[in-house]
Formats: sequence, C-alpha cells, structure tokens
Amino acid sequence: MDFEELVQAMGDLDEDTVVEILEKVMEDGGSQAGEAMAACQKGMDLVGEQFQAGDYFVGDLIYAGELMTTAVGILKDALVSSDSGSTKTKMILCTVKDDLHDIGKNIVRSMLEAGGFEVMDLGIDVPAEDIVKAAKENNIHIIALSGVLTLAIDSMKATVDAFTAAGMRDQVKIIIGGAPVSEDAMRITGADEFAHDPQKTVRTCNEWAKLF
Ligand code: B12
Repeated sequence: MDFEELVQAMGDLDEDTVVEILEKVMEDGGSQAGEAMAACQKGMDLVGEQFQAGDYFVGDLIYAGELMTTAVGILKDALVSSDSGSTKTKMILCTVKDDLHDIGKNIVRSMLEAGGFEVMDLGIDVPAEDIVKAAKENNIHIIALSGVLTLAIDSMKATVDAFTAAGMRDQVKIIIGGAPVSEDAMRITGADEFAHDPQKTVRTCNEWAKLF
C-alpha cells in the first residue's frame, strides 16, 4: 500500500483518491488502518504548511477537517474493536477555553464511541467551571481535554486546578490531547495522562473505567 500517495492526496485535498485508498485498506482486512490514519495526519500537516504559506485559505482548512472526518469514518471499525454489550462508561470530552479547533476532538469522540464509551461532548471553547459542573451533575469520572493552540495548555491547567478547587481532583482522571500536548504539558497542567493517538486514549480510558 502506497501511504506516501495517501499523504499527498490528503495534502492536495483530493477526496476521491483519499477515499479510494482507505476503502482498499478496509477491503484488505483493515490491518493497515493505523498506518493509514498516520498518513492522513501527515497530510493534514501539509495542509497546515500550505495555509501558512498563503496557498490555502480558511475554507480549505474547513474542507480538510471534513475530509479527515470522512477518513476516520471509513477506518473507525478497524482502529478500535467495539465493546458492545457491556454497560457504557460515561465520560466528558471537550476543546478547552479559547480554542475553537474541533476536528481532532471529533475524531477522538468517534473512536471513544466505537470503543464503547458514552461521550458527553461539551463542544469547543469550554470554560473550566462548565467542565467541573458537568462532571459533578452527571457523576462523571473520566475527563478528556482537547486543544490545538499553544495557549490551550493554560486552559487545561486551569481546568485541572478547577477540579482541585472544587475538592474533586481525586474523583476524576484527566487526559489531555492535541498537537501541543506533551509529557511536559502533562506535568505543567497536572493531568493524569496525555495522548496524540486516539487508540492510546481509548486504552487509557478503558483502564480508568475499571477504577470507578
Ligand atoms: C483546521 C485548522 C483550523 C480550522 C479549525 C476548524 C475546526 N473545526 O477545527 C480553523 C480555520 C477554524 C482554524 C482557526 C485558527 N487557527 Co488553526 N489550524 C488548523 C490546522 C490546519 C489543522 C488542525 C487539525 O484539525 N488537525 C488535524 C487533527 C486530526 O489533529 P489534532 O487536532 O492534533 O488531533 C489529533 C491528535 O492531536 C489527537 N487529539 C486531539 N484532541 C485530543 C484530545 C484528547 C483527549 C486526546 C487524548 C487526543 C487528542 O487526536 C487527533 C487525531 O489523531 C492546524 C495546523 C496543523 N497542522 O495542525 C492549524 C493551527 C492549529 N491553527 C493555528 C492558528 C494560529 C489558528 C488561528 C489563530 C488562525 C487565525 N489567525 O485566526 C485560528 C484560531 C481560532 C481559535 N481561537 O481556536 C496554528 C496554531 C499555532 C499555535 N501553536 O498556537 C496552527 C498550528 C497553524 C499554524 N501552523 O500556524 N484553524
């Protein structure tokens, strides 16, 4: 399978080629779905570079997001095995305050749902207090925070601090994710885990689901 062609097709926003390659991955049994997903993300980096260079505009970015969502829709079943049958664990997912990016969040949501979670999606630009309130009112113990802007790290820290201030920090597990997130960011924010890879997120949340 030529994943370089997939990277390029994603970067060129060539939907027909992207869909054709991904459908072939699934027809072949889906064992290369992880590599295909990584190639799509590399293609998104090309889109970002072209945006910075002034060759793509905001409309192209929005279209790129829709194409990425289509890609995940095709690969989803091969990326995560469904846990249907057991009671679904509820969790919260949102993009943190001041950040309006939701393509990555929506992908993570699809993967978590495919992995058997009931996801309460609070949307984008969500203040810390709203996340704490939703967790309290709905008795939710797993919180996933998404952010793509560098300044999202500040909002993630504010969210962890808000759980501490509410006396709830030891009743929740918090995972942060998105491009600027790293081990350092995890330490700075006080979160319990970080991930870029939605599959790692599903595994981590499954472990946490056993704790509560
Ligand atoms: C698409 C896009 C937009 C779209 C967003 C559309 C939408 N509905 O989301 C629009 C046009 C609205 C936009 C706006 C802006 N953007 Co923008 N955008 C991008 C772009 C090209 C792609 C982002 C993306 O969706 N990537 C694909 C997804 C799938 O990747 P991801 O988000 O990282 O998610 C993956 C993982 O990180 C992980 N993950 C994500 N969330 C989570 C959560 C958890 C819990 C876990 C475990 C994992 C996880 O899983 C996902 C799948 O693998 C990036 C460039 C880039 N290469 O990233 C710039 C980029 C993020 N944008 C940038 C900027 C500057 C802006 C604007 C300020 C531009 C402006 N001047 O107005 C505004 C900001 C508005 C705001 N306040 O948020 C900068 C950020 C710079 C920085 N370091 O802070 C970037 C990096 C571009 C650049 N190189 O300059 N943008």
